[in-house]
Amino acid sequence: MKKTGFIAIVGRPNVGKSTLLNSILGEKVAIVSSKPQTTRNRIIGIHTVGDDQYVFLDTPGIFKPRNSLGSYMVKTANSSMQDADAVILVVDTGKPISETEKNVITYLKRTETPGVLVLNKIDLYRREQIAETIAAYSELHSFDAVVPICAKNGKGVDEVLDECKAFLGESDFFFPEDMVTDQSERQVAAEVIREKLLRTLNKEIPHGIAVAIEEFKDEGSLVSIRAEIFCEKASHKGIIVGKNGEELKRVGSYARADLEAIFGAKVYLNLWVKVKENWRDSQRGITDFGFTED
Ligand SMILES: Nc1nc2c(ncn2[C@@H]2O[C@H](COP(=O)(O)OP(=O)(O)OP(=O)(O)O)[C@@H](O)[C@H]2O)c(=O)[nH]1
Ligand SMILES: [Mg+2]
Repeated sequence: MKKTGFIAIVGRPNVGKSTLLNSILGEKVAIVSSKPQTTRNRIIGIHTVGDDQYVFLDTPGIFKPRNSLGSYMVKTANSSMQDADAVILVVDTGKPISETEKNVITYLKRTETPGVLVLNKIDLYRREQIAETIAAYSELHSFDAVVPICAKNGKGVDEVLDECKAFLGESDFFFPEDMVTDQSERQVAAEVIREKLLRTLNKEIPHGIAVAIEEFKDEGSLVSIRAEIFCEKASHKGIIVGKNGEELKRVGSYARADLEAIFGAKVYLNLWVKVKENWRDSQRGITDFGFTED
């Protein structure tokens, strides 16, 4: 008898939602960085074992939006939660409970949606801190399970999956058994390039970056990709390119290494940097980069 279920992974930015998804799947489908607001879209990660298919929805962190892109991201997270049969609320074990967690809990109560509370980053905190956080949350809601984990090294991740088993219902699979994500190769390429930029750039620059794949040619043993990197200010462009183009070269070689491993082929990357002022502030600007509701 086949079983399946949609499980949304939600929480504040930077708590480790994408790290958890990658850890469950045993491969990297969602980019990860130490900067908040890394994930901008819903990403599907599919885990099929025997007759069970878990469909995880990784979502952008929920925060107070300050521009059109932010509003889109928060809307995406909330609608993913509404599409799901169950919710994993990921929190940073050492951070106080915020509006985001309270709002998710309100949603779970109102809709009687099952929920697992995942306390992440336990490698950074003492045992007493973990106990205090569990106590604080238990006053607000009775979760179906509470699991302390370290998504980064995989500790506790199997337990999260075990708890999710209860949320699967009898149904045919929605996705082929060998499918792991819904992202196209073009999307994967754009995201990997953006990840390297997030990791190498500082301050507000990485948040204003969008990557568009202009050309993607798969010639078997060689994949040629031409990508345009958009930033919000001319001064940012100079920083991204660097002296004699060295910064951009560095980003390109990190991205190429990852993409060669993912695609199992040699990758030729051609990167261009362009300026599109304040694109995140307008509906038009974000639509141009594919951030639209359907
Ligand atoms: N110490 C520690 N760091 C972790 C752990 N899990 C994730 N991180 C780090 O936390 C940062 C954020 O991780 P992400 O997985 O990108 O977080 P996210 O919740 O998806 O963030 P957004 O996409 O911005 O909402 C990265 O630097 C991760 O390496 C953990 O268990 N321990
Ligand atoms: Mg993420």
